[in-house]
Amino acid sequence: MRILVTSALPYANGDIHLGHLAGAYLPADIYVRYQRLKRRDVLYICGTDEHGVPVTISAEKKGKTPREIVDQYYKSINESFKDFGMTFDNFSRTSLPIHHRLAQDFFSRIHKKGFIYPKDIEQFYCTQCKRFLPDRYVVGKCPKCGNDGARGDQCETCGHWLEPFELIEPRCQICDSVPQKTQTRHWYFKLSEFQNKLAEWIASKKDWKETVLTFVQGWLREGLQDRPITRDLEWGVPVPLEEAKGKVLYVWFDAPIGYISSTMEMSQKQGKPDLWKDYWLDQNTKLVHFIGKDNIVFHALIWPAMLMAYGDYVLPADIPANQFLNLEGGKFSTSKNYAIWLPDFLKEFKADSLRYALTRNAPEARDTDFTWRDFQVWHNNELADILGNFVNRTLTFVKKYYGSSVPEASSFGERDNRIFDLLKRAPEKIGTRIEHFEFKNGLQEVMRIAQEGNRYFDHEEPWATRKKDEAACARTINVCMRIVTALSAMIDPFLPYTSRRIKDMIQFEPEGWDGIAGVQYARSIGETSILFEKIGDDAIRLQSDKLKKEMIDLDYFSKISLKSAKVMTAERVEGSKNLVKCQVEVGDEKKQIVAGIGKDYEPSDLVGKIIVIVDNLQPAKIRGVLSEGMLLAAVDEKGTVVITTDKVVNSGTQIR
Ligand code: B3M
Ligand code: ZN
Repeated sequence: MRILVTSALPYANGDIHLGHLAGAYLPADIYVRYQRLKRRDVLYICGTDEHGVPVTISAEKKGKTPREIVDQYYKSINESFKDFGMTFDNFSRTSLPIHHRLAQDFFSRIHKKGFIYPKDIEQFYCTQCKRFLPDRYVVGKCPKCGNDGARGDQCETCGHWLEPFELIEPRCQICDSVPQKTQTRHWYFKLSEFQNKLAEWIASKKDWKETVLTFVQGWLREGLQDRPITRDLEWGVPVPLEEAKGKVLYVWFDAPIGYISSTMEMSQKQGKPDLWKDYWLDQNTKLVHFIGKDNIVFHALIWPAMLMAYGDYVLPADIPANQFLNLEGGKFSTSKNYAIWLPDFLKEFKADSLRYALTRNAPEARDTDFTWRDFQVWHNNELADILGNFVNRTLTFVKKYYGSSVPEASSFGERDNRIFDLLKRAPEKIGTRIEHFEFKNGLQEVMRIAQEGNRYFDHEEPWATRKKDEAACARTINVCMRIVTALSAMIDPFLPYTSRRIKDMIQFEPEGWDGIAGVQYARSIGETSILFEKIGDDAIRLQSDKLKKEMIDLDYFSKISLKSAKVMTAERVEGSKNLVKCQVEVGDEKKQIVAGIGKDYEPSDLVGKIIVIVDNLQPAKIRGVLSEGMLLAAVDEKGTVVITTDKVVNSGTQIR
């Protein structure tokens, strides 16, 4: 049997954050690494989703072209995935010609079969921007929960899927003006025709995750509606119809086709152009889509309906969607820059530490929360103190007392046999968890073995038997080395870098997944080093402080005009101890500024200083006195220190 695994194609409009990893990527990589160790025929396919409004809006906001945006993020997503240890067999891009051709072929064939039809509809149009406003180009209040940031396709707060017209007080996302309804023509996919077929198909998926089935059944109960699959945009796959000139395919129509086109691209790169057919055109292929819960409707209903409409291709066998990972109690948000970005993370910490924390805390059945504190505790108390410690104390012992060669042993006792039993059963036990997408439990089983190893070591006291019962000591260390060897293989899917390091240290390559149950083990060891260095409080504080600040981008900062100003006169505001009124010169301009610095400065001391002011602050009256700007000062409990320039500069100089 062939296994074809995919992870949701990430939009190439931003970097990958921890929420993405926990949802659709890390579990898939664990699954695939395990299947490869089982020597199964498995392919892992992904790529960037480079079309759609998420990309064009990002481009407009950053003043770049969509092409520039997708090139930038394809590169950085691809690189950070590699650093994280993702092992895709192919990582493609939906802007490639091979994808455009296939997506157009999909549309044409389904259209020819009568499952696509045109319809004249009203759509929001922005008269300011002179353009139609598909999907996220419209924002407004959510009709379900009232949140005022809802987008034209979905409310991120309550998760409700919506049509732009449902928004209360709709606005143009670009210019904030109120859009007009205007006539346009779009092409619809007859999703409603597949209601029964889909319901029947879903009914056969008894072992799917409950969260996925509940969601899908909800949609089926409400009754499936036909869906527009074209958009008035310039960026995307052109609709292959003469009368649809200037329109592109809706991104959710073309993106899942990317799973197929990415497999095709891989086949071409390998010089076996038909290889993809062995997977996609064989009804026995086990197709598994790893996604986050916000993608369920597309993968479990619309995409299968597209595949049914097209014919030939295999349907998904399973869709193990995850719930969401939150961040310190809040939702990850790309637009608010409330996130931990993978490239940033990997600059400070190791990939395996993150793989451990995200798996240990995987949002498999319900939303979970990532906190920096948990990350530190799990790394230090579990990875370092349990796994790292066991491997380290065993290897150190072998090195120190056995000249780096593992002692032979015979006549095992009850305790030893219990360990052998544990190791013998482990591969199947952990494997079953992985095959059922219970990665958290699988990892827990692995850690239990390391923990048993530590208990065994403590109980056997090799440091004591070394002097009084050499055979016992050799036996203990022999058994511990079998545990280390087994661990090096069993953590491979979860912590591949650590697995590699242990294998290098013990100079041993366990074979596959099943051949490791304590029977084969390393006979000598090489250079050793500590597996996990502890993570200190300072490193963690630095990270969590970053999250507490609201981050702004350069555009935002450039709105604030800071200038040097020279204080010409200064006097106290009448009746106030603290307020000082200064007349300042800002280039050719004269301004009056009121500041709360009177406790720390004599007004006359200020005269002649070059200070820094916010020049474009809305004028305001303070205690009835006009202030036309604000001076900058460092403020803490000790008092206030006015910011001046390091060298003399002309007043009115721009500060950046
Ligand atoms: N790009 C949405 C997302 O990144 C979308 C997935 C496409 S999978 C075919 O969540
Ligand atoms: Zn507008």
